[in-house]
Amino acid sequence: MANFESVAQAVMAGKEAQVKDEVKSLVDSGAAPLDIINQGLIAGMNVVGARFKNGEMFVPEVLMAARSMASGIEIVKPLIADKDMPNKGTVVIGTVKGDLHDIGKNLVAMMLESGGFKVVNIGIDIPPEKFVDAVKEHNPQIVAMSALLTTTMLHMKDTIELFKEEGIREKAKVIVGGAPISQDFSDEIGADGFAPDAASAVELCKSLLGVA
Ligand code: B1M
Repeated sequence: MANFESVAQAVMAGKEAQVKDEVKSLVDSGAAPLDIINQGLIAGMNVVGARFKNGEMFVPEVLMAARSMASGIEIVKPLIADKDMPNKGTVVIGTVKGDLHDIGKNLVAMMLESGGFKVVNIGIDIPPEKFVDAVKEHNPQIVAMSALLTTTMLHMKDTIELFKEEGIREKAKVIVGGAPISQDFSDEIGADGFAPDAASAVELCKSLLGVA
């Protein structure tokens, strides 16, 4: 018999087919769509985030859990008015110019979505001008930049400088992350925050926006 706890467990185990079946059966039994999301899908993903941070779960398992959660959300989403979907804020995320690494960035994107943020993932090899366009188009509260190469991390600074030139630096908080990035580097380029991993990125976004 499906219940919120069994949905959460299936998400944690990354069992996509089971998540779908259980969510469908909860919907059929009349459970509230938002409760399925908050008490089942997101609850499970929150545990995954904590375990990943503690080194108890690894990237492939987290990706499977995130995919399972996303499949569950797809089933209940049509039943919820857009305004009722959990949205703690909008985050535009991309990997900077010249950099094709996206596994970590996508993980951050999925964890943010699981944490209740609306995420606009603009991809890889994103030049400063495209980040500017995305800010103008999507009005995010947060811009998240990822870089995995010591040669490309410098484009984070270029992007922040272009935000200043375009007069949009104050429109959104800027956070940075990726293997070569540090808090010192983040301070040096004038970003608003640095997160060493995906779970910390969710906490950082929440604290920058003052949401629980
Ligand atoms: Co590349 N690569 N790679 N690579 N690659 C590294 C990064 C490297 C460290 C390997 C090495 O030499 N030891 C090295 C960089 C050296 C340096 O600059 N100091 C390197 C190199 C040199 C290169 C090429 C130049 C190789 C070549 O062609 N000669 C080339 C560059 C291509 C380019 O980008 N222009 C290249 C190419 C590739 C592949 C395409 C083959 C592939 C990428 C596939 C893909 O992403 N779709 C690849 C891979 C897979 C790696 C390694 C092996 C793994 C990266 C990864 O996905 N890790 C990597 C070595 C390593 O890290 N062990 C390496 C798992 C992922 C979950 O972790 O991305 O760190 P990570 O993300 C973490 C955190 O960093 C953080 O959260 C994530 C989850 O906790 N995080 C954020 C990331 N973004 C964040 C944003 C945030 C907050 C947190 O907020 C904004």
